[in-house]
Amino acid sequence: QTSEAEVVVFSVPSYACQRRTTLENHNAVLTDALALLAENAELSEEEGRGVAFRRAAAVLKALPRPVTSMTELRGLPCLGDHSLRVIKDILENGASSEAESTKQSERYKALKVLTGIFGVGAKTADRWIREGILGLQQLQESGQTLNRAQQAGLEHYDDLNQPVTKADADVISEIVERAVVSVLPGAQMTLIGGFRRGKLSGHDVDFLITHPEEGREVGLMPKVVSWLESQGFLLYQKTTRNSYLESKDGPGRPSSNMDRFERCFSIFKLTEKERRRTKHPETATENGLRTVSTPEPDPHTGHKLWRAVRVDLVVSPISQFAFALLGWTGSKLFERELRRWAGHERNMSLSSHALYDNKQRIYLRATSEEEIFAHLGLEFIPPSERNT
Ligand code: DGT
Ligand code: MG
Repeated sequence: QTSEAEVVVFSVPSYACQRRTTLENHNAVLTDALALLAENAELSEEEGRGVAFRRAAAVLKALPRPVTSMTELRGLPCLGDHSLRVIKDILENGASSEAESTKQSERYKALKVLTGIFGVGAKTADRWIREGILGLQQLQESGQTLNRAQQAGLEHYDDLNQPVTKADADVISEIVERAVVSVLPGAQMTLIGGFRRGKLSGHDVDFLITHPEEGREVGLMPKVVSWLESQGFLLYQKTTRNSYLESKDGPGRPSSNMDRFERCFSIFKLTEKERRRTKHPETATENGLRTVSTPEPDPHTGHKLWRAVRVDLVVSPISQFAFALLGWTGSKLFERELRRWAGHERNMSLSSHALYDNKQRIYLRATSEEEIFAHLGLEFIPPSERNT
């Protein structure tokens, strides 16, 4: 029992982009509950509440050891009344009654199942729930018109709701690399998203593609997609065109956070054959052969020798590469906090394309992430420490 005066208070800066957050989390019980409430808020289109829970969880993730009493939280930023109530409940009772009842609620369960379909967002799921559709079977029987993405999402539902492993991400990296160098020698590809932050699993695999000579990347995406298609790697793809230069939003002020690179949302077909041909040092056995896990048996065909994986491709001109790399490495909260820091603390506008100084009225150039952090007056945080 420590007396009040002896309680060591943690010191945590208020923006997540000022902190080093590794994958090691000493407060997972607390942050899991807050993440669930954040997710529920986001699925209910209460973005503000969602962000508040995410920020609170991020502060707890940055602590060097488990929280054991409420007094230790004094002086910490981003912990609102609601989050504090949730934390108190867990510290006193071992679980958050609000998180538990949310998890059990029919609405949350239905939102999870329906938004688990690729191509279905919170709005669509909410509409379906109001029409009495709570699950996949009801959806299929309802005769709702599904777009192409949603049809593919439903078809590959189980695979796409299985986490993607780092080993599979590496196999896909090799395939995308082959595609990129085949259609444009000299083009470069970088793994981005959660896997660049060192995560061991993810919901998709994200890649950024560029060419060291400005302009050579134009027209690259359709060629990469055609190559992948011709080799039978794509179960689904939708490419959206770059509209950054044509946009009338003005400097550094895109109309939304959605960015304007040429982008391809796809579903890959990853076969056992591809998994075997790629050797991984970290999974190699003594005799040099890679151990391959037995594929999941398919209830219809007995054995399915492939799995579907969500893959996102982004093409950026080299002049914007550092901004794209920073903007697509995540985490989502880290990105949001970087933009908030830029705007509120530096009077600058940061996007995945550029950094604009609103006072000097100039774009600040950068060829590396380090330079962008320096422009923002922030200490450089490497990808593995952006796991907020
Ligand atoms: P996960 O769920 O394991 O795939 O986790 P992440 O961190 O890879 O998340 P993901 O794949 O949704 O997105 C990767 C990063 O890319 C994310 O941290 C923020 C960024 N991002 C995703 N979608 C967009 C977008 O439409 N525009 C911009 N600017 N950034 C995006
Ligand atoms: Mg990802």
